Amino acid sequence: MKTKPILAILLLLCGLALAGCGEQAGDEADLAFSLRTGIVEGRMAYIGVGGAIDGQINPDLTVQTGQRVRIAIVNGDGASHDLALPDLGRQTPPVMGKETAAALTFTASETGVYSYLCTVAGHRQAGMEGRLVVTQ
Ligand SMILES: [Cu+2]
Repeated sequence: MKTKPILAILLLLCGLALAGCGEQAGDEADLAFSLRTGIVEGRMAYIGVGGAIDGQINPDLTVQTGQRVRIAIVNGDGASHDLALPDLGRQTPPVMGKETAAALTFTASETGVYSYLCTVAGHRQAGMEGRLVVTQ
């Protein structure tokens, strides 16, 4: 049977893909946010997905000190994007191509208001910026 090696390779690839997902799921967080990139009224934006931020443009992400926080982005428009928290030294890998996802995690320590933004040249200015609010 000529198809057997192909099946074996497919099974192997599926296994690797599942292992990759497992790694992400093991990155436990107290609070998780999901944002989808998109164009709204001619401006680039992060659009909240699910929970209290669902449908909001560049939503305030409110967390409490001590919480382990996960922020995931999904590419909704096909351009290259990422999400960075420059004040906290965190940045997702770039998401290139529609439906590609990436995430970052951090533990909120200091109260304050921090920017999250896209580091691709021009995107912050085009609208891809919001606020992370860390409360007591
Ligand atoms: Cu961007």
